Amino acid sequence: MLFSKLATGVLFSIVGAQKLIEHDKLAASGLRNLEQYIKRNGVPSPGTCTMYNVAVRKEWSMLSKAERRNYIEAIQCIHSKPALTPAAVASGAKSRYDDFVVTHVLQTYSVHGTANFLTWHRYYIWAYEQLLRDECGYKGYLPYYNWAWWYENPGKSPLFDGSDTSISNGGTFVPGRNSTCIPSVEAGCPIVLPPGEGGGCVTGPLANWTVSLGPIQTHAEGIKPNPQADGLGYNPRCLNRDVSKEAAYSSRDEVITALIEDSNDVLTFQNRMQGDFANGYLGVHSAGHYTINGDAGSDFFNSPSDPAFYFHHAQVDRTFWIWQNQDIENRKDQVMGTITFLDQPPSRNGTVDDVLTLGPMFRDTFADITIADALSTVGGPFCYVYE
Ligand SMILES: *[C@@H]1O[C@H](CO)[C@@H](O)[C@H](O)[C@H]1NC(C)=O
Ligand SMILES: *[C@@H]1O[C@H](CO)[C@@H](O)[C@H](O)[C@H]1NC(C)=O
Ligand SMILES: *[C@@H]1O[C@H](CO)[C@@H](O)[C@H](O)[C@H]1NC(C)=O
Ligand SMILES: [Cu+2]
Repeated sequence: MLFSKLATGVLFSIVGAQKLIEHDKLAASGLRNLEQYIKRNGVPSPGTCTMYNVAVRKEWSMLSKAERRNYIEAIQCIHSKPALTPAAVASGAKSRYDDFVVTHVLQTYSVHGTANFLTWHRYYIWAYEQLLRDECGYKGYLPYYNWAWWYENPGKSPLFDGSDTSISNGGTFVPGRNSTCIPSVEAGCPIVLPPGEGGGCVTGPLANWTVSLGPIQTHAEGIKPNPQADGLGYNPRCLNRDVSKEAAYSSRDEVITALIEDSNDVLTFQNRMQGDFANGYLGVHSAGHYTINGDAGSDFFNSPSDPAFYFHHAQVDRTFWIWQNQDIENRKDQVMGTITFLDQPPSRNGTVDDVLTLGPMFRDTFADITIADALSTVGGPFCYVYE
């Protein structure tokens, strides 16, 4: 009913704005599968999520200009509210926005290259969406950035075009910069990215945005170091980007579609998504980060300091959702991988009972949940689908 209406809407709107591309067709057929699954089995969270109140997350370009301005105001609001992080944990955290960054930094090695990578980030960006709505008057849902729609020229996308309905541009161009090495454990520099189109501070609505934390493991050169060794001291500076077409090329439609269609289990899916650098394969997750690039965007720990993070990770979550919806019966409970980054040091396998936490700064607002709670976007605390 509502769900299939949504699916049809997706097809029409994509045909209207863009050419119909393959992974979006998989999104639409996956949504129909989800509807059928719910018809047979009910919604996993019947008390809180129904077909009538389900949120629909949309591509940024599909929001009206008023909706985009409402979102930009909400992120500026969350960025102007005082932090709850105690100074003893991160003296550089100045805003409620920074609370999120600290949460990511402190858990970096336990939520990447691990069994909980997809579900932890699902919970993390959902919590951000809730705070924008609950504390900052945002009326919509978390928008995503569809890598494939804009890969030919991400700097001209409605998200990064620098207009008053964008989240600023891809950085002011700085000439004469070096290429970036994407290292792998085995070989030196299997992937080398040439400098992108920016390299300096952004212009547009976030021109005055202050990044407080990091850098910790940035690929950008010339960023002033953090006063603390852990990167959690106060280091106010502009939002810097270096939007990269070369990185974006690794997240075009055929790459996403192959990832979804050729991954028969979640281990294959999550590993491929996070890249196989030694073999020159960036993976759509890394490609999206290096498309944004720059100081925060390329920083493994500090990447959420750039609000573009949440658009990228919503598309990561959408890709996971599309993959799950291709075969819900077999994929709805799949958790694979271990609990340490790339299994170093070797550790046990993750399970559906493992806890996902947003840390002490959010414990009052968002209770710890388990991976089982986060395996469905219409189960646990969640109630959303993607267009
Ligand atoms: C480029 O790399 C070289 C060698 O690592 C370094 O000496 C130089 O400062 C870099 N150039 C810029 C613009 O950062
Ligand atoms: C940034 O701050 C300057 C100085 O206060 C102000 O003139 C300008 O309008 C601000 N720009 C934005 C995009 O907020
Ligand atoms: C962990 O899971 C893998 C499959 O993903 C399996 O082959 C392996 O035996 C498991 N390890 C342990 C210690 O259970
Ligand atoms: Cu992350």
